[in-house]
Amino acid sequence: MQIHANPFAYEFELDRTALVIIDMQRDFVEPGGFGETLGNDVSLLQAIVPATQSVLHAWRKKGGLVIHTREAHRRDLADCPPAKRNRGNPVLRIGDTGPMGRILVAGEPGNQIIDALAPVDGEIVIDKPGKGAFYATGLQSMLQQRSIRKLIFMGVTTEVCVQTSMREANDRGYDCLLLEDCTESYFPAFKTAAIEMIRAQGAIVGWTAPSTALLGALGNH
Ligand code: TIU
Repeated sequence: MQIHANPFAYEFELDRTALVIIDMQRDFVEPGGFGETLGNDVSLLQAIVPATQSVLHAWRKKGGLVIHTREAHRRDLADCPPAKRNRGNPVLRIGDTGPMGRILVAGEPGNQIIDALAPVDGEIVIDKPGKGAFYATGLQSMLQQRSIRKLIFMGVTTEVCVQTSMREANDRGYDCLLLEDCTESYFPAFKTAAIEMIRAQGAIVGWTAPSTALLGALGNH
């Protein structure tokens, strides 16, 4: 399959490609979670849910591999570096109890992927202690076992966990595509800048495209 993308066409085979949805968990998208404790307006992120859901449903219909990630720490915080926990001056720190349970801790209500994008049987869910999806996770070996070569990204936030994961993937030899209207930042200018820097210099990190381009290729538009 080939889709119109920037800076040039992106080609992929469905059975060699995974759809990777980064951190669409309540911690970032709903009030009372990690995103809000950092001082952000989380309502900005909710705007991408319908387009992200359309792509997820179309990809599922085609039988493509879906990988969800969550930024999540162990209950004992042994995988949370003090440097991460102590950074800045948040209202609540990682591991503290907020209205959706302990902030950024695996198994807590706030750590669940939002209902609209909830994983179904057969989809992979990766809990990651860092911003990147490869750091200290089994993602690379899972992709290798399935002979995956290309990754299509959606999720939040564009310039933090999405871009970090794309850079990790790019250095590991994966061709990466970011769906522009299926990713969001708390800072609109950072989203724009991240998209531009990803696709600059002949796709130095990867490609970007609107979700309609992918939906069209999948026969859903
Ligand atoms: N703060 C922020 O923009 N993002 C994160 O901390 N994690 C993710 O991007 N998932």
